[in-house]
Amino acid sequence: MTPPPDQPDSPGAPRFPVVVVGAGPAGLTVGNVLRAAGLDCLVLETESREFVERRPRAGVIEEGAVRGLERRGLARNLLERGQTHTECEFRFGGERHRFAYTELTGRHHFVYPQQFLVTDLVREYADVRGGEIRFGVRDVRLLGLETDRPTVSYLDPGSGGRRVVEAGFVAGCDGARGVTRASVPAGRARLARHDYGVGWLALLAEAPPSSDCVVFGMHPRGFAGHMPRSADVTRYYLQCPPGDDPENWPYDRVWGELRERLGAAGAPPLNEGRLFERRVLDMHSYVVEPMVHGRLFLAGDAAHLTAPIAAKGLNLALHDAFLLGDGLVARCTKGDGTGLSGYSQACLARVWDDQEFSQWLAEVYHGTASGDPYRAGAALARMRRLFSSRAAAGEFAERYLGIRTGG
Ligand code: RFL
Repeated sequence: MTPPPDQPDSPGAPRFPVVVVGAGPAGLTVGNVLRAAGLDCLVLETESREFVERRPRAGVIEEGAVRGLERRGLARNLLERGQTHTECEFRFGGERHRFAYTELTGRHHFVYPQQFLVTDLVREYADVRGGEIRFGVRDVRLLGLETDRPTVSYLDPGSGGRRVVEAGFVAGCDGARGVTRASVPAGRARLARHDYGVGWLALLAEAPPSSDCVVFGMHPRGFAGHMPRSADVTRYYLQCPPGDDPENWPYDRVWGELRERLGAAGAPPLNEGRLFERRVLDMHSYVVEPMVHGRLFLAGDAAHLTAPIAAKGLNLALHDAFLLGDGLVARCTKGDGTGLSGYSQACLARVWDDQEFSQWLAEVYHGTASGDPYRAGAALARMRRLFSSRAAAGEFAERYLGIRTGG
């Protein structure tokens, strides 16, 4: 009897030391690290190359993540074209409060749109390092993860037929809505989830930034954020009810709310422009523990989501990818499994640190508009402390910039 095509013992299935599911920042970084060590790997991605190279998301990247990319030969364009930021600004009670984090730590943030980074990583992986990648695949399935010969199968976009590949290891880098996390059987991993109970209307405006830095507005009408992305694109956020319809936010309402919530004495007027992204994010976070099941290693948003409150998701994804890439190289080239066996624990320490920081910051952002005078008072106390205690400021700066001992 012929085995069905996605069975592990499909004869003649091509074999790769590593199959990476997902061509986001995590998957492409893993792929690049493997290719730099001369290892073959296959990256599978549901979207087209054009789509992933244009999908706007993050922009704020920690210096530690940039140095990690640089050490792996992946930061040339970022270092050439990215902006460096040394301060952010909090606006509350009608006043502006500048927070000079570089003065406190000597470290800064980089601003480089995620789609530019993905473009750089795809080019380096596929065009320079000769890595194999299939875009537009459908219905990816993982089998035999607890064996030493797992298989990954997918529908080929050209023929529509099912292709099967054998993998030494599978890197699950397919983001929050992927399939790899769901391949871990119930009871083999714990999912911890937190809902913030608010929505953020995420906006991209065809308009130059209205300030030279990131601005956070804590206002009784709700949080508002201003994030420069490039000379002529700015990301804005407006707190809204979870599940709100973006259609409830026409142009005039958006700019009116932004002006109100970001308004402060002496603040420059906002530069208005066409809104080319308007989507509501229900603010929630989750963490999967452990991030490993058999030969499947989850990385980035596939393993943990941090609502974009503290701009941590991309940074965590890159950190996971460095550890996973290095661990896979050590295991596949020298038989040294130490990196892989410590992978989940090493990632999760940082993940939980950032989850806790995001929770702390969320209360600062949303407490003022909670309608609960107790939460509003406590949020204000956090802000006052930030601007009156050097120790509190130093601690905040370290967490905001993702500075760890030794990193
Ligand atoms: P990604 O980027 O989601 O990539 C996953 C890839 O997998 C593909 N895929 C599949 N491929 C094959 N088979 C399947 N079944 C698949 N299902 C999905 C997807 O098409 C995609 O190409 O995950 P990754 O690599 O883990 O990277 C995570 C980051 O993208 C994410 O954490 C950040 O964007 C979060 N984030 C921010 N992080 C920061 O560090 N700094 C920021 O300033 C920041 N701003 C943001 C953000 C996220 C945002 N949104 C949209 C939630 C701003 C926003 C608005």
